[in-house]
Amino acid sequence: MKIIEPPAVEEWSGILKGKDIQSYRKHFSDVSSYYLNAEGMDAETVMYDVYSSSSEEKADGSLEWGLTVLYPVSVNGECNMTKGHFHMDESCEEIYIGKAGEGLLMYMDHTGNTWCEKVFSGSVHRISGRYAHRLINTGDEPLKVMACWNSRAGHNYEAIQKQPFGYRVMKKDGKAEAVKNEQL
Ligand code: PAN
Ligand code: ZN
Repeated sequence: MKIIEPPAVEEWSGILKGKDIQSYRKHFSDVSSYYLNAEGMDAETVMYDVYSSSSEEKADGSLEWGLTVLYPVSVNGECNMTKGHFHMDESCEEIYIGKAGEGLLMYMDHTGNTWCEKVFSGSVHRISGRYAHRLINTGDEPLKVMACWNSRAGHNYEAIQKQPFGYRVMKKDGKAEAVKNEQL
């Protein structure tokens, strides 16, 4: 029997290294429209990195997994967040596992009903394919979350643009608080 290295290893720096790992970076200019007040922000600010690995097979049961690193950036008091999305195929669930930092996993159903689960190192989340999901960094360190989803899931960002999440998370005096999204 041979024992070999695992296909990927997470390093303390927050970087995932291994064979066939893809990654992309979101700067503020990519996500500015999601925030209440984008004034004065540097377009080049690094907001989040996503590392992922997809199955070579792409069969119905194939899985993909990834690591999101969401930096502790304040956008005029609003906490840094991922764009958020529904899945294209709403029968596809997803698992998130908190690895480091502190934050919230915001959910929204198709009627606009919005709620959150706390995210921290060791927290485990089962996301229904019917719910939009977004990560929000409420802490002072990078929020790191591992994810695993079906290759068929896809990302539906358009639906979020038509029906944004019902709440925003702002930080006041060092404390995160949810405020109703008045632009709806
Ligand atoms: C995650 C997300 C990742 C980035 O891998 O794609 O956290 O968030 P956005 O895609 O909303 O910008 C996932 O939920 N995949 O399905
Ligand atoms: Zn997803």
